[in-house]
Amino acid sequence: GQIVHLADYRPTDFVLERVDLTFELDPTNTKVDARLIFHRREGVDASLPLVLDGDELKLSGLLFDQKEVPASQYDATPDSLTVRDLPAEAPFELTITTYINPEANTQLMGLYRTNGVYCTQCEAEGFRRITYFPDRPDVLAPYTITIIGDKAANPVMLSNGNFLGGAGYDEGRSFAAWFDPHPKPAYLFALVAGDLGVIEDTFETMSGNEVTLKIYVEHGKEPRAAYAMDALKRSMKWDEDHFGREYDLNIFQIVAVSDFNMGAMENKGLNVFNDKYVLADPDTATDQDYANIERIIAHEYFHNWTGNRITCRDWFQLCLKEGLTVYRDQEFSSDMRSRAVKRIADVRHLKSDQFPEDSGPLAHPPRPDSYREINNFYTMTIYEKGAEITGMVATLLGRDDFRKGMDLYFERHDGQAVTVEDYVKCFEDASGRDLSQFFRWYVQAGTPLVSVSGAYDGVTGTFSLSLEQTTPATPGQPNKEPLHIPLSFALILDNGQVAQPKSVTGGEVTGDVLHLTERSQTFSFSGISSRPVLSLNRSFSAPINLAFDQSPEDLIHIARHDSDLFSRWQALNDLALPNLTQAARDARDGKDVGCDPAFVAALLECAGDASLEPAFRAQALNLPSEADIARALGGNNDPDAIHAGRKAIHEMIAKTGEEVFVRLYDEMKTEGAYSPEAEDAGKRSLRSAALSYLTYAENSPQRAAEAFGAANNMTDLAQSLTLLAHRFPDASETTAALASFLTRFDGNPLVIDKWFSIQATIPGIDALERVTALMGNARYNAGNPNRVRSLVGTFAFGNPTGFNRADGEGYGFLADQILAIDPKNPQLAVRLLTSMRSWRSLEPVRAEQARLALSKIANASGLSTDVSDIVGRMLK
Ligand code: HT7
Ligand code: ZN
Repeated sequence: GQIVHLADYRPTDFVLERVDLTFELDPTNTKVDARLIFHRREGVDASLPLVLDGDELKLSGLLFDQKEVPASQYDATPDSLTVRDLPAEAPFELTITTYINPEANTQLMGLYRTNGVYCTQCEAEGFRRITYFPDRPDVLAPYTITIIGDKAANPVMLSNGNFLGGAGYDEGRSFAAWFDPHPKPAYLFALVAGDLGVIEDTFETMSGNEVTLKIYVEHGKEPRAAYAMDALKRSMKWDEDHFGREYDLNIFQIVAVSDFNMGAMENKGLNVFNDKYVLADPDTATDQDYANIERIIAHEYFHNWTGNRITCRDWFQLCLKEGLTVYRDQEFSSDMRSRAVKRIADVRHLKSDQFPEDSGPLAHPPRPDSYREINNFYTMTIYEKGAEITGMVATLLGRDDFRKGMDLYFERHDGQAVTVEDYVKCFEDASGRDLSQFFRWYVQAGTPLVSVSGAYDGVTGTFSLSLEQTTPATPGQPNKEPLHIPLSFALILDNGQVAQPKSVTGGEVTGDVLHLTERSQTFSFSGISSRPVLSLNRSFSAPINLAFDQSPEDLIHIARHDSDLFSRWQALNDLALPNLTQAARDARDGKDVGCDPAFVAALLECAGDASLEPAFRAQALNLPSEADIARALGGNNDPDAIHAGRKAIHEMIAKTGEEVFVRLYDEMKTEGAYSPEAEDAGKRSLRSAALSYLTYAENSPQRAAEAFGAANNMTDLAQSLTLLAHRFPDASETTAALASFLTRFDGNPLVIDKWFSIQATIPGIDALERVTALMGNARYNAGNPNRVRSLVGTFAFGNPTGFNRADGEGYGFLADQILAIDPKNPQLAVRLLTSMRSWRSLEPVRAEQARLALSKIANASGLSTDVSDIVGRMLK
């Protein structure tokens, strides 16, 4: 893999006008005829050849305007096809024939087979594994697709666009033809064929077009697709109402497959999903599963406009479609559920997964300027930080100008492949605001740190606020420029009211947003009658770290009074963190662990506050994770001490709050039939938080075992099983519950994945042995990404004490897994590898063990570009 640079971008020499593909399906020898019509781009030297991309291909036929091309006129290798002596101006037709083996495709890129179903994944560069092609996102064309296949084995044959027709083809075979009129890049191509069940519905668009909606699943699983269908219809309506975006074909189809490297794929009119994000019913899916399905169905649907109608000029612009589409799915979920609770969950996710990426060896800007392997750039930074940047644009511009900018983007760039600059220009033009400094967010890596100090002068009634921003160095970027940081703020008075300053000096303030643009800046607010408490970065208006030494009293004031619920949660979290870090230090030093009673009281006050929604209270009770504590400690981390300290804090809160928790456990029982809606889900989450604390207070598996026995939905069942397994791994109740869960759900791999994950995350030194044993279980399948992620992935990502055992055995195990998986599925191998990205912040003994394991991977022969790129950067 060579390094690709953004600066080297130039358009193709040839323009692709039309694509006409014919597939003759065969499990091991599928014939692909690609008829491509090109013309030379105006001004391009007539002597230049046409060079097409390939990946592990073998050419078996090449026609120019239906006549065989002499061997002297072309060169074909597995990864390219070069054709010379092509017309200077006139359009011409090339017909390329290749044979491919879907059955042997374990990478799950290109055309592959999963459970007897033919399926494609072409993003980012999978199409070149099907035929030779200008496989880049700025090459757009309409596609006609003909699929010919065994009739009995493939009653369903799907591709992008509208259905043209289908019938018998020859003996035993039938054909289906599809036409997608919307020009698209090859990464959005899809083909699915096989024997699948389907559920069907319709949607009437805002201008009255009726769209057929179909979701295909394995036979027998149709009822479990109903929630996904409902989420799809709500997504379609929401995009009309909130962004004025209407669907543009007469059919929209989703297919659920059981082997998939990511969550789902937004192929035009034919989304392909990991079945985990389609299938749900109360017996087998948790509230979190339902929320994920809703979000991912929406995400892929929203790509129809942000990604498909307007796509990326090149892969450096990936966050243009991904960041924006994540922003849109977050807004959708906020409207469907509780906005504050959704924001808390999103920020937790950002801080636990994107912040470490941005402060470690894999840090990169949301718009990188070079890459070795594009598959390695489907990162938290591209997706989640990308979404935060669009969120900041909305904060800076305000709702109306943000919408105007989006409208302009859709109008100006429909049908184009564009850049992040094009996108930001639309907001500048719509609002009249200069976003040139703001643009640095896209090109500068690292999480900014804003240091804050506030002072109140009672004599003049002035509150002054000094802010200083720095961004730590990241690989390849030693020096950072100051960013334009929008900080939502409130000055909260004693009575909980927000002070309305008479005037502000020192910088721009619009509404409740303060614009930090200099390295250091002091804002003065006059006309403040008494000392206010500053609440800063409300709703997490900017993805930054704050260094702000706020007293527990001030944090408690915010936790009680801020009208921004997110900030109330943040304040409780900020109160918790120093207690947890100190507990980790004390545990490491063998000292008794203590906890500030004022923090415990504030937390319990919130937990018992019936005016707050249950889901919010559950979020508050869910203390910073062991990874959060490790991050706060900043380095030299001992996962065992962090775990022990956090456990001790839980016990103290549980003892003090036992009465509150008993009451909540009782009160939060949901009535009637299970509903995945936010209200009931919120009650279940608060009830399970209470149950969790009660297992600490009572130090007995009894209550969790009873909850397990009484559960009538998967949320309660999985939660009680988790508590039993994690808190009382050796209890007979736990053994019985694990066995009964297995018997009950045997034959449902997605539920057995939960059984794997729960056991893979049991803390302590025995975890590795448990995981190794589970890999020998007949239900485990090392070739299926969902199985691997739920057992090996969850162990590496979600079991800090078990994985980071001091003898390094966890790392050695992971290295062996990565080396075994890499030859078959490099993307899956990389996913496991990134669990070690923060290895340098471990204490020295573990860090050295981690380094040895990483070096073992790095020194192995025949590594994929994917793994070699990541391990190389991790060791640099
Ligand atoms: N745009 C999709 C990305 C994706 C993908 C990328 C690389 C390899 C496999 C993949 N499957 C899906 C998913 C999305 O962001 O919506
Ligand atoms: Zn996406």
